[in-house]
Amino acid sequence: MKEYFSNVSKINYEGSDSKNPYSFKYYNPDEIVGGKRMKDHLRFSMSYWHTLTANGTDQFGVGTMIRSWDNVNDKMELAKARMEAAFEFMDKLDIDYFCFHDRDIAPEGKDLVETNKNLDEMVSICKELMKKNNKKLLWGTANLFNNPRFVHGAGTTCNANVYAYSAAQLKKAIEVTNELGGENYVFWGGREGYETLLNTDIGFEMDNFARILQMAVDYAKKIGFKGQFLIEPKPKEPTKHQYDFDVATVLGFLRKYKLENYFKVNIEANHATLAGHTFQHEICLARNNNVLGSLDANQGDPHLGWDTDQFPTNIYDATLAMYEILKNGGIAPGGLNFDAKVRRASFEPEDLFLSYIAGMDTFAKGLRIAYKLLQDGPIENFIKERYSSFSTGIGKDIVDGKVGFEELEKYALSNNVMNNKSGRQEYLESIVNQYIFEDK
Ligand code: XUL
Ligand code: CO
Repeated sequence: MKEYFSNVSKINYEGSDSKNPYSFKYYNPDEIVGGKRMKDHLRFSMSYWHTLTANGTDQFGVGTMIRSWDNVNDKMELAKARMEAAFEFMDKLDIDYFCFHDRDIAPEGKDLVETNKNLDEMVSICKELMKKNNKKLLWGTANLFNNPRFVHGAGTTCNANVYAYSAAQLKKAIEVTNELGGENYVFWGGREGYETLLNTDIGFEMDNFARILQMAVDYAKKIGFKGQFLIEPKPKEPTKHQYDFDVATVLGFLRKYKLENYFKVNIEANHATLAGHTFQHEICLARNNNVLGSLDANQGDPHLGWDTDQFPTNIYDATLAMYEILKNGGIAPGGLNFDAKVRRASFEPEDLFLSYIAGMDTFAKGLRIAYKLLQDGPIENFIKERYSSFSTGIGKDIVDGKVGFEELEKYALSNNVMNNKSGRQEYLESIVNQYIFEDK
């Protein structure tokens, strides 16, 4: 088989003293952390779209990426070249999982019949390569946002014909994900949102959205798809207001439409920050509501207000994300999908490897630090102590449901001492720093 990244050979772990850019400094796949291999904690995944199909286009200029499959003109031949390159890439980086949209792996044809035929052909090639290279599908999804037909949305469109088309495309994408043994299926609401309320019936659109999700649940049952359904929140972009704004909004939606038993969330760092939250906040909220499904690992730029999808290199955020994952008992059957793209100026094929290495090393290091933090327990102990007034006396009575307003009023009238203690935020932040700085 042709080699697509001939300038880069297999990336190995060389440790933090290595100066070789094409080596892992912290990601040591078989290293045991808390009884589990690093690779099983992290379950890294390659995003097909950013890695194989993105070409660096932005609003002001055409693509810049140099890729060895650039000269392939026939659409299906190009799709095959990219597919082979994808498996070479995963193999060289020792990444076990990947994620794709239906339209990433196969081109659209003149109609849905031809489009599905193209997809089937690529899926059978993909299946072979997965078997040969021992790679797994973390999740599949449908691209219901790129084609102009989705101008008003897909599951929330005002056009019933487009709604029907979207359902057909979703059905096929779930079948294909099932065929490839996908462990999850993601619904990111591409254009499910609105630009202006002057032309939008929010209530009707959300009812319709729930209807299409219910159809997906019913169909998955029918074909025996065992993967986890995930909704990926995002507050804005492409629409001004996306319906799946953040984890809290998605939770409210799922509960309203009685879908909460079938969906969890796929949380993306850059979407969290666009919603005015931290990545940790979103993961923590999902964990506390038993809906933490999977993560799209990336980061935004604090100086830009859009979804920059940068590779995650911020050790502080990665540590706190891993802290939440460890507290969750792991992320499986989800994983850490690098929904991240190289900058437009990082156009050489080598940059793809250097970016994944940076992201993987950051999360590996974050895992190690988070594990030690949890083991030693300075944060956990502090939090436990902070709420200790609820372990005895009146606090315990409150938690046990033994008291109501009258009893609490009686207690408050005779106990005027509040005894508040410092929250010690700066001290706690310095502890996190200490663990980050000292981890060897
Ligand atoms: C878009 C985004 C998507 C989803 C999958 O912001 O994150 O790539 O992850 O559709
Ligand atoms: Co994403």
